[in-house]
Amino acid sequence: MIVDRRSLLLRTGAAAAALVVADRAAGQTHDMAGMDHSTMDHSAMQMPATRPPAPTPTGPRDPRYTPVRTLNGWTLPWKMVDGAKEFHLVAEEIVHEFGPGSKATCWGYNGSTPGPTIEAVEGDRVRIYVTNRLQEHTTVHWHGLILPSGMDGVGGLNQPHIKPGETFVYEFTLRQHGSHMYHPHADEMTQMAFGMMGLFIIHPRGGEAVPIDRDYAFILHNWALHPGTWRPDPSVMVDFDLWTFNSKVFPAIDPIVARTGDRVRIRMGNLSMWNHPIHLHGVEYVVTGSDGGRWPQSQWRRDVTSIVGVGQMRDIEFTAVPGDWAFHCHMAHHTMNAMGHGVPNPTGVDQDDLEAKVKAMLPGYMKMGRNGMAEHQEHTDGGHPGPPNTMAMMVGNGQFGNIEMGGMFTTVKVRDDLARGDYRDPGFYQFPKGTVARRVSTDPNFGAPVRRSI
Ligand SMILES: [Cu+2]
Repeated sequence: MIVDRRSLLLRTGAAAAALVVADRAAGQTHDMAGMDHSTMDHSAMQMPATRPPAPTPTGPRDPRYTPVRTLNGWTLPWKMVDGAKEFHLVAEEIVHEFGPGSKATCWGYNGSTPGPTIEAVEGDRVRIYVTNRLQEHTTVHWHGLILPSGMDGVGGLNQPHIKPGETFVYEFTLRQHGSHMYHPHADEMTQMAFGMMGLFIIHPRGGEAVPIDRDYAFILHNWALHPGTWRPDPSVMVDFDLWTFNSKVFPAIDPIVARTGDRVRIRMGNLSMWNHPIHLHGVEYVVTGSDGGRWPQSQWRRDVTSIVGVGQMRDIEFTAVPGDWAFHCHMAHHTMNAMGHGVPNPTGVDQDDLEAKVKAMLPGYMKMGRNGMAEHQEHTDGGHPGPPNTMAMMVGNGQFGNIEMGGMFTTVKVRDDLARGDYRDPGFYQFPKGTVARRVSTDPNFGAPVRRSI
């Protein structure tokens, strides 16, 4: 019967919301299909337990650099042992919240996805213990680092796998600076799809010619968290429904906060399966570096949108200008949360008659999309239920109304009066009088605009 309802919706051109309702209904009937489920792993359908957030551990400071601010994340403390900075990563299963109403059982390091940022200085000797608390083997590859072949972390190629319960040690000297990452190179597709990744930032020895006031970093990723499930699906290749900065979606992504005139750097890595054109409003930024370190100044280039390719890092820098500025991937679907794809286009379709017919079979059905999709946020904010554990497609409220975004979107908030080191969200920007676009008419025939004949 569910199949019949779903095919009816598809045939009749119902909107995305209707398909989600149908998906939900289908999900609820899986266990009624007469199959023998006694040997099936139901973990994908079980709500993970909530743990209170733990305080972020801190460690000693190295005075030679301004620490990186990992969006929604943290930096791994180290200790000095026998001339090396010693770190300890733990690969483990975690419960992660992508945003309000959407959490999943993921894999990460030291209790988080992404794992904590490793931060050090060019020339440092680092010793990194990796303990495997997963139920399958793993390794860690230090993405972009110049190191001895046996430390490169490709399971089978460079080292034996780290089996469940084992601890391996990596040790090498940092021979470069720049923005880098770490991730598994064992069952890589699955382990990365579950959230195993982290940043590895190496500051230049001797400081930087152009100093940075605020240094942000995040990793771009994609997830297939099907409506009504609680584990990401690693087999999905293109049709993802969560697009994240540091495993968070808008509006749960921290704002990038700066004081007017600050020199801000944002380091962006990409461990997703798409390229992301990252766009910043309000300034022309300068692309200044990559996995290859901070480029010579002659190679810096001005841009407002820059593609961060899969497996790449890109550093951008700019001088902060007061305001609230959007900062996002420019792939329009990457600034949305979960949605039904492949739905017949409802734009311009009179669904009044259809709604009553579908409601007879699906009481929760709501027609949508005749005049565009903006009403989606009004419906979801108004309490219209979606599938369990699923972010609404578009969310967020600004001081002037709905922001209608999701996924890879956050704001750069620049204020004149922020103290150095203050990263708290300063709230909405107070626009100087007369500087906001305003209504001058409610008449569609206002004025005499030049138009081509329609
Ligand atoms: Cu994108």
